[in-house]
Amino acid sequence: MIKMNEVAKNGNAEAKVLRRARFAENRGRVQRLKDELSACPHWPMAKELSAVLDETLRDIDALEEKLETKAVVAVVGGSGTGKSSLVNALCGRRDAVKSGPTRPTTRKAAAVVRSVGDADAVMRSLDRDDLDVVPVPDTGLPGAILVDSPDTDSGECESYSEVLDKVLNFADVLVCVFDASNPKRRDNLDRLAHFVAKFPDRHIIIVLNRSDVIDPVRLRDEVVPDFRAHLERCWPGSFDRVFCTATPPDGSPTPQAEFVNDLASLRDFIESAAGTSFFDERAARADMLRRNAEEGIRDAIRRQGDWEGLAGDIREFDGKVSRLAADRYSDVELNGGSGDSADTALLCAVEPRWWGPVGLYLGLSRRFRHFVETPFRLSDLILPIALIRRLKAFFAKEGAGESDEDDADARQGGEVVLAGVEGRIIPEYATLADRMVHEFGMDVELLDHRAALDLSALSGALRDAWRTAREAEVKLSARRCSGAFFQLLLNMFFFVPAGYVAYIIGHAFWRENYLPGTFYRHGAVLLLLVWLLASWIVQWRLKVAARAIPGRTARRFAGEDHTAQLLAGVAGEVGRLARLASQAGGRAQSERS
Ligand SMILES: Nc1nc2c(ncn2[C@@H]2O[C@H](COP(=O)(O)OP(=O)(O)OP(=O)(O)O)[C@@H](O)[C@H]2O)c(=O)[nH]1
Ligand SMILES: [Mg+2]
Repeated sequence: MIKMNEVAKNGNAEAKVLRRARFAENRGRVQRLKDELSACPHWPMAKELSAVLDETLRDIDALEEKLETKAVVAVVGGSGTGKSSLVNALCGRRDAVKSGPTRPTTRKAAAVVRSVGDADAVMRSLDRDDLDVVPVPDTGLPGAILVDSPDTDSGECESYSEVLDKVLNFADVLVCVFDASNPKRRDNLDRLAHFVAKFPDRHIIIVLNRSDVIDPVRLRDEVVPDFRAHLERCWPGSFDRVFCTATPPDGSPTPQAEFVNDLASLRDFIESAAGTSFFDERAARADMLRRNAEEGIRDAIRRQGDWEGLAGDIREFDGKVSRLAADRYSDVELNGGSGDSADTALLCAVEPRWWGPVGLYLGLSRRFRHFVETPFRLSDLILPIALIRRLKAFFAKEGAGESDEDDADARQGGEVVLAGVEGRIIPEYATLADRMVHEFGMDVELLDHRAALDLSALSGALRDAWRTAREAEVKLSARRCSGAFFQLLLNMFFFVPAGYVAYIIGHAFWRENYLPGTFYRHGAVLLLLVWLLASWIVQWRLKVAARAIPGRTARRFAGEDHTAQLLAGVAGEVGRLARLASQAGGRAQSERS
């Protein structure tokens, strides 16, 4: 026996942990969805939907907080429908709660409980002033906390609306009471609709009270089917069963000779719905609330429009504008452009590839060019500083890097490019913005292209792409101008006469037949000339190659994709909403049962 108790205890503890984990999982998923929505600041509806998720989070928290208490069965409905009379009838007392002919009779909630301790959980959510606790030890519903509530639709209902909200939020089962002689009162149905959606169908119990004032045949054949159909139009869910009850006061003036009264079966139904423990029902309801919230958000996003289509349009806009800007950028670069000349860039790339006397010439030439081209600064008026700067440029290992001046030129180039295409971008954008704002309900700020379009990112991207394309072309030309055979040939142009001169000098020296000084001078001049001649041939080759570089760069640049995200933030949001709208999930309705 002791062992059996232990096993049951462990089982309970495990179930408890699993239930808590289920709550945490639901909360986490709702929170993640909320985070996704908060990353959509350009869609004002996201804020409203986020508030819905806050309510779901509060509902899930409230369910977990009262996880271990008895089921709370709230009797709700329109004014004078007999809610209090029904509560009395269900608990088996004439006057547990006050009922009467004056309207309204009930102005605060009343919890009928087996013992006062049962009401502790209800008291945590309602103030003492809003709630009467009525202990009825022999209540007809021992498994439930039965709550009588103020009406939904009398002239005074506004004054206790908050109390009613608390009862509806705290309830596990709703017994919705309607007057059988006039059950379709719109105010009542509208007031309850929002709350009914938060309960599974099995926890919404429909009662037509005062059935004693209606002919039983009419009630069964007309009133009940018609009301069920009406309810299904007004409320989410389906209501297969309608209880017809009668709780007339003693000596009621107009009861029918015979009337329907499902009071006993209603009591059994509530008792079985409330069950002995309501833990798993609450955990299941938390799942339902989370799924309904997810589906509700998805539906709201979908209802707004085809987000996937809008995301495609934004991509198309990005592509079109980027292509326009790229064409224009290429034109600007070809007609003067920005940055250092192709000549210098090619010389810098070629110089480290060459060897021999021609390589030496190219190295000196590159250094000399940097020495000369080092821009003048005011500080250069002090001679040593100017000299140091120029010598530094002369001995720099690499070619000139991207100087500040280059960047400034490039920026200016970017601005020229954008100024050139703005006239075509703005009308394109206006159409897109109009759709985003008027069709998809996005922020009106998007109508202002200056605030929405990130054109500087495009100009930066184009500048970088142009530089990369040019670097690639310079490298290619440098390789072509530095073929091994070409290098050998031109260096030999120097080495052959140099070898010959060296041979003559060596031979004369060996024979001790010393040569005159003029021979050395002439030899040196000859070698200088052949060295310069060979080097100039290379220079000429580099000039020809450098002239072709801008055209080649433009062709390479045109062949690449330069699509920049002009609406980077907005595109991200639209993509996110498209993803949320397309996520799979059953209809909210199917989750209610
Ligand atoms: N004929 C008849 N009268 C009923 C029935 N149920 C309640 N009554 C009477 O209808 C009047 C209103 O009943 P209550 O139980 O106070 O109704 P209520 O819905 O609690 O009313 P509020 O608290 O004011 O919203 C009382 O005079 C009851 O005696 C019924 O089934 N048949
Ligand atoms: Mg009442």
